[in-house]
Amino acid sequence: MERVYGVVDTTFSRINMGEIAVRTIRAEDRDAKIMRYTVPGIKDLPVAAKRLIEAGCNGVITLGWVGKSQLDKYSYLATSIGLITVQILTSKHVIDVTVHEDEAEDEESLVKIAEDRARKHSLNLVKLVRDGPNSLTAQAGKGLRQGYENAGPIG
Ligand code: RDL
Ligand code: RDL
Ligand code: RDL
Repeated sequence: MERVYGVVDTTFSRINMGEIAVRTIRAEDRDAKIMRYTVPGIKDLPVAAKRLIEAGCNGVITLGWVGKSQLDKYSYLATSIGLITVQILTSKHVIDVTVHEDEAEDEESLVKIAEDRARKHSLNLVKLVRDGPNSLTAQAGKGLRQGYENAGPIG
């Protein structure tokens, strides 16, 4: 089966995470097709993801940047509900990569978080799309994190 991945990003983001996702998916699944869609901001992500699925994508990764204000956080909550709704309506994975601008004090740390999160979730998307529901089971309960060092298992 030919695999088609969708990458949706925003012009609002201060880091080109879509580029990181495309590069990572391309390296991991060389035969796959990748469709990219760039929108102004996070609230535009859900419909773009749905349109890519309707255009033939087997799974989508969205990459969003949330500003520091309360208003931005409400925008993210709405976005998140929208992205989950798209997944339920289409029965396809929409992997949500979000970087919150207040996650770090300095720009260098934000870049590191964004790169790590975009890369690791791109690999998660490839696994789920290409290898199916058991593809992450070997890592179950391992306290994996994206954007940070893994928390690790307890107990
Ligand atoms: O549909 C046009 C805009 O409304 C849409 O692009 C919004 O997502 C833009 N936007 C906000 O209006 C806002 O208050 C964004 C944020 N905050 C934000 O934190 N991050 C965004 N967009 O990507
Ligand atoms: O689609 C990829 C991720 O967005 C998704 O797996 C999220 O559920 C990951 N996640 C968060 O982004 C977050 O801010 C999780 C938590 N918090 C959390 O507390 N527990 C999780 N995931 O299992
Ligand atoms: O405990 C520190 C972090 O794990 C916690 O703040 C998470 O909520 C950070 N986080 C996000 O804010 C987010 O939007 C994470 C993700 N997405 C994610 O996809 N994976 C994470 N953390 O591990």
